[in-house]
Amino acid sequence: MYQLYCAPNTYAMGAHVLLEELAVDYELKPVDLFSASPDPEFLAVSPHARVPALRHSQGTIFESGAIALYLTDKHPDKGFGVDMDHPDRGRYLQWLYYLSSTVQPEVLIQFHPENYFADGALQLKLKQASMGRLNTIWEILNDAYKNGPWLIDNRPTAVDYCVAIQIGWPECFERNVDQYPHLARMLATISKREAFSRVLDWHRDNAEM
Ligand SMILES: N[C@@H](CCC(=O)N[C@@H](CS)C(=O)NCC(=O)O)C(=O)O
Repeated sequence: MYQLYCAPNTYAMGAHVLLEELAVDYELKPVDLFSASPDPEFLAVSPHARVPALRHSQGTIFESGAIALYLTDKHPDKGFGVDMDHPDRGRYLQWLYYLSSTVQPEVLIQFHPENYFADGALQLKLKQASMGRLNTIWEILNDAYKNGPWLIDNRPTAVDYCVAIQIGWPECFERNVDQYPHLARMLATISKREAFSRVLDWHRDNAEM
């Protein structure tokens, strides 16, 4: 049984939807991200008090990319990962790491510029500069999806879910996702999957948590 530390409408959605797609036993452990004194049990698993974090039978993991890779490697029979000797294993890793190291920092600035500056005018400047970098990022990702809807083979993999939750947040775009037709196509396709919409429903229904 897995335990997923999560909060509504956060990066935890990627791990959450993967657990649903893999159809494995799991329990959600909702946490209060705004608590001044996070639960010590949560801190022991996620030292920055961030979600997602996962407890599994042999230990714990934080970082959504690592969780996605761990889960899909652990359950290869479910077909949401990319095997070690698949020609696209490298591309799979490349885009998973790209999401964590290049995309996420800019997305987080759009939501939390106060992590960098207390001054409102500086926050605005930071968000604008970061949006410029996001525009380039979305162009690059859009191009990566041109043979889509999926990034790898003709099937959804963990990397698609990790992309989908971010492009589902309107705050990530100067206008909206439709500026990037291949990304919009992937989001529309993945949104038809039952597991994806079940997880979206949970996050919507628990938004005030
Ligand atoms: N690189 C991390 C980022 C996780 C992250 O920043 N999660 C946000 C929610 S979307 C969070 O927990 N924020 C709380 C905080 O930073 O205190 C990952 O992919 O897991």
